[in-house]
Amino acid sequence: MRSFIDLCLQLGVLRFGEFKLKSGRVSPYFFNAGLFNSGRALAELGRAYAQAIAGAGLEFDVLFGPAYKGIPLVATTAVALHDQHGRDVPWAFNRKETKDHGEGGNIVGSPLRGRVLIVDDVITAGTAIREATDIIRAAGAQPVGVMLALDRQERGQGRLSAVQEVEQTLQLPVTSILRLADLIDYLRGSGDAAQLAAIERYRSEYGVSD
Ligand code: OMP
Repeated sequence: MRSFIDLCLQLGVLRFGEFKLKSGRVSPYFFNAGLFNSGRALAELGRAYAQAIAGAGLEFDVLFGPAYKGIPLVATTAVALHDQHGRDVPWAFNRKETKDHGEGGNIVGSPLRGRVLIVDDVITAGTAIREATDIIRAAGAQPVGVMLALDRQERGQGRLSAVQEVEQTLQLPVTSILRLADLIDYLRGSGDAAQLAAIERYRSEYGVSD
């Protein structure tokens, strides 16, 4: 966990400051998965996803990455599951625009069948995950879970976190490589008092306990 946080800090994926979120909240930290933008960074990210998937003992038949951001994420995860865990898992992604020539259809890669695990970066409103589950069901397969890079553990529409809302409304377990609680533990150990205080304030205002 520490090494994944170190990597995110080194790459600028994880930053501290003031960031306006999709929700309108002003957050003292931000996670930008688009900055895993080199070969090494993407390889390391894939290893972290694969480790989290193996560690959680998730069972599935196909990995799915929702377009666009989920595409490199799912690809690197599939590579790492093979290289690090000896599992050759089929993977797929969707096109956003439907193709009416050539091979047709809007799923690229493995056909969606059986149990499908969705790989994504963060859940904000859950819209992207809802769309992904619709695509998977329309293909005749069954969404069985979501693996995220970061769970911000903050409230969605109501009392529950955005992640818990997805778990409840879509009946889908959501797991993540990193959670806000892990980041707080890290900061407690690393001794950056100002960053820690800002994040703890934010969590007491918008956070959920677990
Ligand atoms: P997609 O990855 O395209 O679903 O977008 C994720 C959304 O979450 C984007 O609008 C980001 O600006 C936003 N986001 C992050 O990527 N990282 C965060 O730490 C927080 C947010 C957010 O706005 O809640």
